[in-house]
Formats: sequence, C-alpha cells, structure tokens
Amino acid sequence: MTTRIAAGLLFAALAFPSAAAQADNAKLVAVVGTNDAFVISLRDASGNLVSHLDPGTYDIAVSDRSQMHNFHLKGPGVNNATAIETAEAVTWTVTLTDGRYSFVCDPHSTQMRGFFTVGTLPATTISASVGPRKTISLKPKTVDLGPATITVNDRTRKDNFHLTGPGVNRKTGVATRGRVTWSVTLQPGRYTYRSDKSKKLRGGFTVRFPA
Ligand SMILES: [Cu+2]
Repeated sequence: MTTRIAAGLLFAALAFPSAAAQADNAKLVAVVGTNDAFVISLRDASGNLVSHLDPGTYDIAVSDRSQMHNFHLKGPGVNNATAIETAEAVTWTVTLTDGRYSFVCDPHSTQMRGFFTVGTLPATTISASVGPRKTISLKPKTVDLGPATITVNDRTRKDNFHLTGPGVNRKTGVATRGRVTWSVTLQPGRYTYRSDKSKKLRGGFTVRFPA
C-alpha cells in the first residue's frame, strides 16, 4: 500500500512538477505597465484588488509589461523587484507576515503605488483634545497606516473636535463635553481636525505610506 501511494505521488510530481511544489500556496496576480500605461495593481485569485491578506506563503504571478515601468514589492521579509528596462513575466514565492506592505513602480513611485496589510496589526494610539478655552490638539503628528484608537477629550461646550481624512469623518458635539474613543482605519495621506465653531482651531497629521 505504501509503495502504491509513493508511486502515485512520484507520478504526480513528474507529471505536474509545479502543481506538486506549489499546490498549497494562494495565488496573487501583479500587473504593471500594460501598453506602457502608468497603472500598477495587485489582485487575488478572484480578481479583487488586494487590501488585506492572511499571513502565509503566496505565489505571485508578476506581469511587468513595459520597458519603462517595474513592479517592486516591499514589506516584512520581502523585497522583490522586476527590472525597469525590460518586460518580463515571473512568479515569486513569498512569505508574508503581520505588517504593512507596499508595491510601487520605482521610477514613478509617487503616482504608481499601492499598499496592503497582512495579519493583525496593533492599533496606533492617538490622543486629541479640544478646549478648555480656544485650544485644539492631537498627537502624534505622523503615524502608520492601519487600525488606530483615537481618544478625544472634548473639554468645552463651545467647540467640538471634527476629524476628516481618507475613510474617516468623526466629530464630537459642540454643546457636549466628555471623553470619547474612536476606532478607525487610517490610510496613507493627510488628515485634518478642526472645531466646526472656530475656524482658527485646526490642525493636521500625516499617515505614512509604508517605508
Ligand atoms: Cu512606472
């Protein structure tokens, strides 16, 4: 019996070598520079754009279709790039762990870029306050993307704390006071906070693109 199973496995390995080696890995598809367009994407096997993945080992079919663009994936344990000046199709087998990942075209990294998170990230702690008198504050001023817990101490009945930015629009009441906690998901970019009653009470903070 054991011999038969072994023979079957041997047959499978000979007939389908890549299938035998990669059968368990989830598949992703990376595409950059179709018809030299300034477009870069990473999709899962169903064709959905990737924004979050479970930790694990993945086979990424990378299609770099242009001689002016490349695909560069970076994050914990991974730093893979295709060549800029050649078109190529390659498959990378990568192990992704909890953290923040980015993919860019290196020559055009400010406009051709994307990011995703893997696994569970600890929430960033942010504290904010408005009042007493005409003051408003938030810190820190630079944070990483992903889950954040924002504690707002609203100490005045004349102003409120209103936070806006990518995917977020939360505010306390002008006439109310008290401490509230917001759980939000931060994306790269600029966030601003203000009092809706006093134009001068305002500020901002930046959410970093993954390094
Ligand atoms: Cu490019």
